[in-house]
Parts: sequence; structure tokens; C-alpha cells
Amino acid sequence: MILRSSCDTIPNTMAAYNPDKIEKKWQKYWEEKNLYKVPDSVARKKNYMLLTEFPYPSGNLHIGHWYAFALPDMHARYLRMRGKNVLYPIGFDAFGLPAENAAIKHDTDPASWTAKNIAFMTKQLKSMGAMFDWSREVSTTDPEYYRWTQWMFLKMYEKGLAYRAKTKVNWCPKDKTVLANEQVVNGRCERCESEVEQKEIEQWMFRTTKYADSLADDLENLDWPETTKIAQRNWIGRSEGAIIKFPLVDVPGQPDKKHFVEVFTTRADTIFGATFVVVSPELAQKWIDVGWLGSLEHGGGGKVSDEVQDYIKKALSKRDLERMEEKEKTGVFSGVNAINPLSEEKIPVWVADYVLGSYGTGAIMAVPAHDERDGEFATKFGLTIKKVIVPQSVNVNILASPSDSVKRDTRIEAECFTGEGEVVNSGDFSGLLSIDARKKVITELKSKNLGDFKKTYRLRDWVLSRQRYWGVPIPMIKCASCGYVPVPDKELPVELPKLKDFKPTDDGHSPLAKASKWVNVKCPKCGEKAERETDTMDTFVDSSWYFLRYTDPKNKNKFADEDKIKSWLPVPMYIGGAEHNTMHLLYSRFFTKALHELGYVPFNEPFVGRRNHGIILGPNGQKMSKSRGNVVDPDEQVKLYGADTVRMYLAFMAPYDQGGPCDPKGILGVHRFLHRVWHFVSRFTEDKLPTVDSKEIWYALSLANKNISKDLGLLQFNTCISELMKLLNALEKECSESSRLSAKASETLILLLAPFAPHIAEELWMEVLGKKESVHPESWPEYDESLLVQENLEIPVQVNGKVRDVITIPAGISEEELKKTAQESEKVKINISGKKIVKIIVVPKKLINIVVAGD
Ligand code: ANZ
Ligand code: ZN
Repeated sequence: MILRSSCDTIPNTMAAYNPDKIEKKWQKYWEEKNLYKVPDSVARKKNYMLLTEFPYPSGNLHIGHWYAFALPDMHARYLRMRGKNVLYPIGFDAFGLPAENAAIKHDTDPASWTAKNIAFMTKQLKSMGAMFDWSREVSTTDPEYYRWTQWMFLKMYEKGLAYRAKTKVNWCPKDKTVLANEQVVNGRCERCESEVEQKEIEQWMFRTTKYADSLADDLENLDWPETTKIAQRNWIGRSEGAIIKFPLVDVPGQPDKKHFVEVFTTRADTIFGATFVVVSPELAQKWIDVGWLGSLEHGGGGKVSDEVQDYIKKALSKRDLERMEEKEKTGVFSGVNAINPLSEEKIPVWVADYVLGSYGTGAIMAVPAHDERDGEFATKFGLTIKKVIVPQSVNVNILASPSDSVKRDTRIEAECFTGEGEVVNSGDFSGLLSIDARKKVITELKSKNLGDFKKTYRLRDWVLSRQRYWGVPIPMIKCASCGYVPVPDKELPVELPKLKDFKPTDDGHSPLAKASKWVNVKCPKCGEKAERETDTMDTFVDSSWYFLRYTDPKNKNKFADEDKIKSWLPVPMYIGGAEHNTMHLLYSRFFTKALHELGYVPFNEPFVGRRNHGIILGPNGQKMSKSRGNVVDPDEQVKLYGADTVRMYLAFMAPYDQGGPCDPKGILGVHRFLHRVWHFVSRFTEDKLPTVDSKEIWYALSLANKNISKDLGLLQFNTCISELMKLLNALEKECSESSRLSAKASETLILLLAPFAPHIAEELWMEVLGKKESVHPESWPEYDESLLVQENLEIPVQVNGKVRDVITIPAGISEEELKKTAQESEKVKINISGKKIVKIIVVPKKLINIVVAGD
């Protein structure tokens, strides 16, 4: 642990800098004055919502929270000083599994556990000194909030955007609930890391796939990190290809060419190389069910072989991911054959689990010469490999030498060539480029009614129901005669009942099923006995629209007033973690698109700008964790050094988008800097000292202003802090201990510091400069660009004490640049070339002397 006393070595003639005292004092003052309460509109000011991801009330604020909130606060404060009506909102994403698990562990209930955590974390958040507008706080567990979550679900249900269907879902056996695909990481539950099972259950779903194209296309216009866009595009996974029909032959007991197998391919240009067809075990099972692979009865001809049945059974028990990653390909001949619709060759149909039932049509045309998986499969089972694409370079003959050409050719023979090139061995299509052949092949098949263009997506509809207690009840009622009936609007919210036993059950039912008084209701349609839906919503539903509520958090009649929505949104800048690249950011976009289509919001993208912040590591550069013992507790650091130091240290530590190790020594360095600022500005109260207001002082202030303005606008906090440090160095040089800074220059310095260290800035502003009003509503200082254009100086350059040249340089040049310019002088070069430079002595603004050895 680092002791406070190590800072007391700093000479201090004035009252010592006591962050603990001043920070509490100003936080109280700001709250009393409603300094951060944001009006709906201010004349001639533009509304600007700076959004950060609202926290989950886990119970304790860690350093990552500080990183996520205290640094954007600097940006928010800056924009406010630049004349915007800035809303920096805060709330809690308070439903969810961890609350239930923690409540079970601590023998309490999720509601009390969550409320207690929110209260504690609110106190911690306030210690940051951020300009959160607490009057607009939202919590997703507040019935006045989730009334609208339920209402939105019902609006989407009315329009078919929410529906119920039986699907194969990811089931976490430990948490006993369904997980979205996005919540399964490497086949394991994202939260508890248990191996995820596959189960078929009826679920509530959102039709996210309806917007697949717009979710992919609209990324183009967003000011988002490219990595986030790529992650979303991959998640949506649009691929443009074709569906092609292959007639089946040799189907037991069926006349030829009556049945077809449909395949999805992105490489229709390779169709002449399709030497077999592979169907997924799922599709093969369907074929068995309708008798295409023969009968199941023993005895008699045309029976489905045991080998095929065993293979399918085994394959179906595996997860998709496992199947895709398997090194050794497995499969079995199905017993039927197909006709390649263009080459008209008879080719075998195999069953193999590397083809997935849930993608495309669940069947493929296998092109072993040009698809690696097909190639491995063909090699293993001795199937025909036929080359139909050659790299263009081979034909155009741009290869370096003939021997090289031969080498490459054999490589292509031996290996699978997956690239684009020229089509060969393909009838009339030979000679075309693969890209052009693709379209021609599909068009030709289309004219024969054997194929068509087709887009396919990896994106699946969003399974939103959870068989858990601590979530928003799904506002539906199940009636034996009417089916599912929506809860009427006027009965919203459907409040979550208090439950003694909220533990999950093994039978796949939500714990809410036990609340019989709550469950048993009358059908809103026919009035007969009916039951409430007992599943609750995935918490990602709650967080898909919270930014809308910030614009009008107290509205009782609507989720938010249209004019208020219009005046604040879409969000111009959203700052958060890269872990939300897909799920949260995709779901919020889906919600916005749905609400837009339903006419409730005037835009179809929620977040125009997005930046991801990096992750803070432990002092040793490893991920912070209790077990590693490298956790830096922000409360402890605040107690030692104050919030201003912690804020500025985190800003200084690393580029914001990268993050890095948190080093207590660095914290001390920043703390010393604030001591120096304190000491320097405090001298202002010593009336006897003369004031200094030189050109150099205004040059330093203007330069810092220019650079900080640029960097703070771009969220480049670390360089802002180093600018402040450089500024203080320059000011201290110009204004010695026996003098003090002028009032105007002191003001400018404090204004430049205010977004970063709001408490010390306030103290110096009000108590030292004697201002009557807070510094924070002040405008950002202007600077005069002409001050930055400095006159030139003539500097003699000596080599070993002898003047060799006189160079002309701008007065503001840095020492490094001066040294460089001096060595570039032709006259100097002659005298130092081939010699070792021992040192370079600089007398600022007067002289430079290069000392060389061997003269
Ligand atoms: C023939 C072919 C030849 C293919 C070639 C590729 C290369 P993306 O781009 O990811 O959409 N495919 C189609 N459905 C499949 C399924 N259910 N399971 C496994 N693989 C499947 O991939 C499309 C390609 O993946 C398709 O194009 C198909 O193989 C395969 F030289 O068809 B291709
Ligand atoms: Zn009914």
C-alpha cells in the first residue's frame, strides 16, 4: 500500500491540498444547486446525450466502472462548456440471473438484494464527481419502466414481430434456463461456464431476421469502430448465392426424378465439379420419416440400413459447434443418388454431420476440388474429385519462370483451390471468369426451374423467454379456447409477484408457475379460466430501449414524448465495452428498427456514433481478478488520493480505446501533479507577490488549449493530461516562487483543468479566485491563434565551442527539434560527420553547442 505521507514532501506554504474535504464539500454543493440537472431544452443550445452503458447492480463499483463513466464524463463536461445542453444519464440494468444466484447464496430475495446494491453503488458513483443527471435515473426493475418493456413486446406481438414457436434452444443445465446463441461461448454458458445442451422447447421469439438486410446495410452510415461493424456483419452472416435442385434417383419404391434435394451454394460456378451431394443428419432423418431412404420395417427390400440410422442418431446428439470443429470427417452413403442438373452425371448422396441442419437448406453440392471440407471428405471416402476452376494467373502466364509455373500447377492439382479464377471442364461455361459464370449458371438453372438466386443469413430470431424468476413477466395469458391472448394495455404493468421460493426448477417451468394466485386469471377475451405466461424476458430486452426513457423518464402515458425523443435522439455518441459488439448493440438496433416501423420513433438507428473503451488490467499486466490478487479497488484509491487523482490517472494511463495496466506508482505521480497545481494557483492569494502575465504564459496556455480541445473532442484523454502537465511546467518556469499568475491566466488554467479534475478546479475557482458561481457552467476559454505563431530567433550553433553556423528557428521550437535542426545545417554537418557526438548543450533561446569526440 502507498502511504499518503509520501506526498507531504512537496513544499507547501498554503493550506494543504485535502481532496477528501473539498470533494465531499463540492459534491454536496453541486447536488444542492442542481448543477447537473438537465432541462428538456435550452434556448439556442443543442441537446446532446452522451450515453454510456448503464451498469448492472452487482454490488460494488470496480475500477472498470470508473473507466467506463469517469472518462466520458470529461468529454461530457467539455461539450457542456462548448455550449451544448449535455445530458449524461445514468441508470441500472437491474434484472437478471446474477441477482437471483446471489440472492440464493446470501439467503435473501433478488428484489432486496438489488435495491441494496443500487443504493450502495449510487453512493459510489456519486464519489466520482461526474455530471450524471440523477433526476433522470432509470431502473429496469421499476414497474413504471417495465410497463413499457411489456407494452413494446405487445406492440411487436400485434405486428408479428414477436411470436411463439418450438425451437431447438441452448439450455444451461446449471442455470436451468434457455440462453441466446450470443450467450453461448465455445459451447458453454457465458455466465456459469457449464456445457450447454440442446433442447426443443416452445419459446417466445423476436423476429430479428426480418431486419437482417437493414441491420447489415445500415452499418455503412454509422460512425462506429470498424471492428464492431465487422463483428455485426459476421453475426448477421449474409451470404449471396443460389438454391439448386438436384433430382434424386434410386429412391426405394419411388419413380426416378420425382423427388429433389435442394442445396444452398455460394459457388454455383463450380457446379460441374459437384461430384456428390451431402445432406445433414437432420435432413436425412426427415427423409427417413417420409420414406425416401426406404422403409424402417425389417425384412423385405429397400430397408434403411442400420449404418445410416446409427450414424444419424449419433450425429444428432452432438452440438453444431462440435460438428463444425471436428477434425476427422465422418459420414455414410445414404443409398440414393442424384443427378447433377448441368453435367447430368449421376452422383451419390451422402449423410455427414459437417453439413448443418440449421443453415441454408441443410444440404450441399460437394465440390471437393474447390472446397476444403468437401475435399477432405472425398479423399477419406475415395469419391471423385474434378477440377473446374483454375487460377487466372496460370493461364495469363504471368509466372516468373517455366519451372515456377510447373511447381504452382502441381500444387494446385494436389491442393484444393478455393479462390476465384477461370472456369474449365464445364461445358459452355468453360472460359468464363468464375464471378461471371456464377450468374450465368444460376440464370440457366432458373430457366429450367432447377434453381434460383438466394440470400442466406446466419442470424437467427432472438429467443427472448427465460424460465427464471427475476425478469419482466411476459404479458400474455394462455386460454384453453382462445390460445395466447395479450394482457390489455390498461392492465399493464403485469407486476412480478413476490415469491418465497424463486429457485429454478428442473422441469423447464419458470418459478413463477408456483405463484398460483398470480397465475390463475380470467381470459381477457372469453372470460373463462386462464393462466398467465410464467416465462420472463431476457434482460437484453430491458436494455434495448433504456436510452429512449432517459429523454422522458417520468412519463406515465407513454414510454417517452415524441418531441423529447426527437430533441435528444438518435444518440450522437455511445461509449462502452467491446463485449457488446454483437448482442446489446444488435438488439438495440433491432428494437429501434421495429419501433420505427411501428411509427413510434422517427429514426431507424439508435446510435450514430460509437466508441469502445479498452480494459484495465492489474498492475502486473494481467486481467484483474480476486484470485490473482491484483485488483485495484477504486474506493481505496479515492480514500488515499481523492477522486480527481483517480480520474486523471485513468485518463493518463493509456489511450482510452486500448486500456492497459493500472499502476499505483502512476497514481502517485498524477497526485503529485495536482499538488503542484494546487500550490501554483494558490499563490494567487498572496497579495504581496508581483503578478506575471507574459507573452510566454499566453503562448503556453493557448497551445495547451488548442491541443486539449482537439484531443478531448476525440476522447483522447491521455494526451490531454500530458498537455496539462506540459502547461504547468511552462507556467512554473515563467512564474517563479516569488511571483504569481495573473487572475486572467489563472482562470484559463482552471477552466482547462475543470473537465478532468472537477473538484480541485471548483475549489481553486471559488475559494482562491473568489468567484461567486461554480466553474462548471462556464464556457470553454477562447484562445488567439495568432499567439501561436511565434517570431523567429537566430541561434548560433557551435561545434566544440567554435561557432560554425547561425540558424533561424521559430521561438516556440522544442529542445529536441532545435537539436535536430542544428545537426541538419550543412556547415555543421561538415564539422561533425564521422565523429561521435558526446553531448549537445542547449542554452535556451541563446546558443547550442555540439560536443564531439575525436576532434
Ligand atoms: C458448393 C461450393 C463450392 C461451396 C466451393 C463452397 C465452395 P457461406 O459463405 O458461409 O454462406 N454450405 C451450405 N449450406 C451448408 C450447411 N448447411 N452446412 C455446411 N455447409 C454448408 O457458405 C456457403 C457454402 O457453405 C456453400 O457453398 C456450401 O458449400 C456450404 F468451391 O457449395 B458451397
Ligand atoms: Zn379465452
